[in-house]
Amino acid sequence: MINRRKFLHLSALTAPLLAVKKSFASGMEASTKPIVVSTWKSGLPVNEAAWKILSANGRALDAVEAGARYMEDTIDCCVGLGGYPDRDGIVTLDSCIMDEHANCGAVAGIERIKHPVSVARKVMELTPHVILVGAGAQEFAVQNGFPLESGELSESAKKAYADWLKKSEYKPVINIENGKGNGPFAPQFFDDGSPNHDTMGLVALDASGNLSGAVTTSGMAFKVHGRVGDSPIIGAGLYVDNEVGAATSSGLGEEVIRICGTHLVVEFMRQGYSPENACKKAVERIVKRDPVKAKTLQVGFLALNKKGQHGAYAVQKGFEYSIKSGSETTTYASKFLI
Ligand code: SD4
Repeated sequence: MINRRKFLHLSALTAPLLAVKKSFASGMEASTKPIVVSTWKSGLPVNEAAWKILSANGRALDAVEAGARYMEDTIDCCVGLGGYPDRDGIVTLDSCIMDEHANCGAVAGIERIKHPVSVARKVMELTPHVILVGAGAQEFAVQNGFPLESGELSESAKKAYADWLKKSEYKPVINIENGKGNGPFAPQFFDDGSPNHDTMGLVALDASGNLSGAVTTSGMAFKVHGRVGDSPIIGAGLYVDNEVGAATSSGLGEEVIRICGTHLVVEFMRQGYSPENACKKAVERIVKRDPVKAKTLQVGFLALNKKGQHGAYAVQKGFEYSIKSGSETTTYASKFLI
C-alpha cells in the first residue's frame, strides 16, 4: 500500500500519468490540522517557527506572522533588509497578512524596517485601511515602535548589486535553482548547497480549524524604484477564505496580479478542485494569456484547503514548497506546466 508521502513524491516524477489517481487519493484523506505550508525549501525553518505556535493550539494568524518574522531575520536574497535592492540600490520591502475573518493588512515599498509583516499586522489591527506604502508606511511603523534600521546593504546584496550594475539590465528570468547565481532572482546557496531564495509565502490551518496567511519579500531584485509586486496585494500574493482555503504565490508578481492569482486559486478550490488542481488552473490562465512570454518567466502557486490538504503548481520546473504537520516535515517539488 502506498502512503501519501511516497505517492506525492512519486507523482512529482510522473505527474501526467498519475494526475487523476492523485485527485482521488486527496479526496479520500482525513483532515490534517494543525498544518503550515510555505514556499521553497527555505520554508522548512519558517514552518518550525510557525509550528511552535500551532502545536501549542495557537492561532494560525500568530503562526504565520512568526514564520514570516523568522525569514525577515535571516540574511537572504529575497526577504527582509538583507535582500537585494532595487535598481537605485535601495531595499524596499513588501508584505501582507490575512486572517480567518478576511481582516487584512499590507505594506508596500517600505524601507529600513526589519519586520514588515508585523507592520502589516498593525495596519490590519490599528487602522481602517488595508495597504500603506513607502514613506507613509515607514512613518506609521516608527510611530508604532518599530526601530528605523540603517538601510545599509548586506554583504551579499552589495556584491549582487555591484554585479548587476555592470549590465544594469532589467530582464526577469526564470528563478530556477540553476546554481549559476545569474539573473534578477540571483539564487544564492546555503553552505550545504541548498537554494536560498525567493519570496516567503506561508499559509496555515490551526487546531481550531481557522486559516491565515502571510507573505514577506524584498520583491524582484533590481526592480524600478517604487515597483510593487504581487506579494503585498490581497488576492494576488495571498488570499484566505476561511470557508474554503488559502493560497500564496511566488515568482513574477506582475503575472500574478494580472489574474488576481491567489483569489483565483481559492475560487477554484471553492468549485471543488483539489489545492494542486486549483493552482494548476491558475497557472494555465497565465500561460494561456501569453504562451511565448510564459516560457521566460516563473510563477508558482501554493494552496491549502480547509481539510489541511495542500498542493502547488508552477509555470516552470524548480518551484518547491515545504510543509509541517504533526506527522510530516517535508519539502515537495511542485509539478509544472512547461
Ligand atoms: C515579486 N513575487 O515581487 C515577488 C518576487 C519573488 O518569488 O521573489 N517571488 O514579484
